Amino acid sequence: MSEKSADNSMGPLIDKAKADKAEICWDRLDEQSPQCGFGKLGICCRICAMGPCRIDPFGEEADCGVCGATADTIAARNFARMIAGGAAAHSDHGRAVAELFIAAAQGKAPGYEIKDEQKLLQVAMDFGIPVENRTIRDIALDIGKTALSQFGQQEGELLFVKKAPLKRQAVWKENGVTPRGIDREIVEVMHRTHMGVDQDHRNVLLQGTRCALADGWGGSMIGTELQDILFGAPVPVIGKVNLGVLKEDEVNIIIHGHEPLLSEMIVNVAQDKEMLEYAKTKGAKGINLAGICCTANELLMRRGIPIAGNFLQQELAIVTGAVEAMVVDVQCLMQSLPIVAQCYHTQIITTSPKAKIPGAIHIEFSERDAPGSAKEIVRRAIDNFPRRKGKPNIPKEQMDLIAGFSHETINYLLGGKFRGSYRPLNENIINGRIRGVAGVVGCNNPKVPHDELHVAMVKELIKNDVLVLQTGCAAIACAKAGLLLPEAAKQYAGSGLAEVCEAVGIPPVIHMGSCVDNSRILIAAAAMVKEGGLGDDISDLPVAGAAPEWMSEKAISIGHYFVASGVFTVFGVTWPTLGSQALTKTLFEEYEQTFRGKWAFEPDPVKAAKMMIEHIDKKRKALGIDKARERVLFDMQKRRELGS
Ligand code: NFS
Ligand code: SF4
Repeated sequence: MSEKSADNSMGPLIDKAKADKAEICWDRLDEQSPQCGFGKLGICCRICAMGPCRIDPFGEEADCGVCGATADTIAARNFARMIAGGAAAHSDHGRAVAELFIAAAQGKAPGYEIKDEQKLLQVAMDFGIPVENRTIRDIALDIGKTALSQFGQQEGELLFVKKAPLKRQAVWKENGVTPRGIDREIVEVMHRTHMGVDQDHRNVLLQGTRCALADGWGGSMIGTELQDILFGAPVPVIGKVNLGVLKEDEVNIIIHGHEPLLSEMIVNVAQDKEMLEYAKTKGAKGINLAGICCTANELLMRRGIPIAGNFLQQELAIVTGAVEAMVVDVQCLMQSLPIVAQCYHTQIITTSPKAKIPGAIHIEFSERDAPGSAKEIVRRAIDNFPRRKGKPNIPKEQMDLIAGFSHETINYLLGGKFRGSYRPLNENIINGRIRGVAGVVGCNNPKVPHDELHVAMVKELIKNDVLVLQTGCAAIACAKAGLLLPEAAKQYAGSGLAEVCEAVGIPPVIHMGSCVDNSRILIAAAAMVKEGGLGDDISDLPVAGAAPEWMSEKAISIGHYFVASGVFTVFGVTWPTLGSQALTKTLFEEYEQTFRGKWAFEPDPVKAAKMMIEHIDKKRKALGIDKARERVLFDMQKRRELGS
C-alpha cells in the first residue's frame, strides 16, 4: 500500500507517473509546501485593494486589517463565501437540470423524455401543481417553470422548505434564516461580505446559514428531484468500481464531473450498433464507458455504468495509458488534466460553456442536439484508439458494489411497494439493533492518505452498529474497499446492524448518489422524524454527519446545511476558521443552542467516529431508548453463548 493512498491500484500508478514525467497533484502539493499559515487559519483577506491583510494569530503584530476588520470578521467572511461558492455550484447544476427539463417538456430537447412519472406526480404535489386531467408534458412544464422560479424568487420561502419537519421550519424562522430565493441568498452573502458591510461575525454567519439552506433544501434538492424525473429515480443496481474496470482491448471513455445531462446521452450513443461497428474498424473490441467523481455516481446508479475512481484518481486514470478520451462537464476537474494527457494519447474534451480548460478540445453540449454532440465525442474517442503509446497499464483492482438507494428505494425495501415506510428502520433504531445513522460524505484531499480516512471512519461506525449513508467520492472510496456489499455486514458490522442488514438484504453502507444527492439524506432524515418514535425534529434523531477528507467549497456548504438542519457534523483534514476563536466557538458550540446542530473538527477518523457515536448515544438517551440497546446486546450475547 502506498503511503499516499489506501487503494492498492494507486501506488504503482503514482510510480509510473513519475517514470513517465507526468506531474500529478502530490508533486504539486510538495511544490506548494509549506502552505500559507494565515490562509489555513482563515485570517487573510484580499477583498479590497487596501489589502491584502493578514492577522497575526499570536496577537503580537496586526490584530486587524487596514479597514479595521478583525480576525472574526475576516474568518466569517471567508467562511460565508465558501458556502456561497459551494451553494452556487450545486444550485447552478440544479438550474441547468431545470432548463433541460423545460426544454424536454416542450419537446425541444431531442433524446430526453420524462422517465419517472410517479416521481413527477410526487414533485407536482410538493409544488402544489394540479395534476388531474392534465398530460404528463403539461405537468412537467409547470414543474420545470416552478423549479426555475425558485432561483430568482425574492420573497417568501423556497417550496421544498415544507419538506422539513415543522419544528425545524420553526427553528429557521426564529433565527431568521428561512431561505427566500436561491440566487438571492448567494448574492446577499457576496454583498454582506464586501468590504465595509456586515462586520459582526455572527450576523455574517447567519446569512451564510440561510445560503447553505438554500442549497440543501433548494438548489441541490431541485437538481436531485428533477434528474430523477428525467432519468429515473435510482433503484438498487450492482456495479463495479476502480481503475480495473478499464479495458485493454476496448475504447475507454471516461466521463468526469457532475452534471449527467450530456453523459446520459453518451451512454446511449456508446451502445449504438453503428458506433460499435466503427470501433471495430479501428481495431477495438468495443466501447467501454467509466465514470469519475459525481457524474460517475449518477451514471452508475441510473445506468449501471462502472466507476473508474474518485477525485484523486482523475490524473492516474490517464497515467494508465488506456483512456482514449476523458469527457468533462463541470466541477472538481483538475486543470492539469490536459498537461498529464500530453504524456499519453488521451484527449481531454470539455463540454460545458461554463468550464473550458486550456489544452482541451471543446465540444459544446447543446440540449437542442445532445445526441449529435455525444456522437461527435464518441467518434473522436474511437479515432484515438490506434494512437495509444504502447501497451496500457491497467491496474487489476476492481470491486463489486450495490448502489441506487434513493429515498424511494429505502421506503420500498423496508415497507413494500404499496405500504412504503421507514417504520422498520425506526423500529430497529428504537429497539437498539441499529444504534443510529451516519452520513459520511465528501471528497478526497492529497493532504491525507487517499480513501484511508473514509474507510477507517466507516468501519468504526458500522462495527458499532451505526448504519452509514454515503454520497460522492466518499461512497466510491468505501465501495472500493468492499463495504458497499451485503457481505460486508457479516464481516465488518456489529451484530445488531448485521442482523438487520441480513434480514433486509442491504449492505451496512448505503450508496445514495452524488453530492447533490445529499438532499436525499435530508429527505430520509425528515422521513424518519415523520415516521414517529424518534422525536419531532431532525435534531432529535440519533444521527451524525462527517466529511473526513473534504476539500471543496461544496463540502462546506453541505456540512453547513446539515448543521443548520440539526445534525452534528465533523470534518477532518483542516478547519478554515481556526484563526478566529469567536467564530469557531459560534460554529462548534453556540449553534448547538440556536440550531440544535453543530460543527466539529477532528482529523483522526476513528476519534471522529467515536465523537459521532457519543453524539448518537446522547440522542438515544434523550429519547429514552438507551436501555433498549443494552437489552438487545445482552440478548445477542446470550444467543451466541447458547449457539456455541
Ligand atoms: Ni462532492 Fe462530487 Fe468528489 Fe468532493 Fe468533488 S466529486 S460534488 S466535491 S471531490 S465529493
Ligand atoms: Fe484588508 Fe479590510 Fe480590505 Fe480585507 S477589506 S483587504 S481586511 S482593508
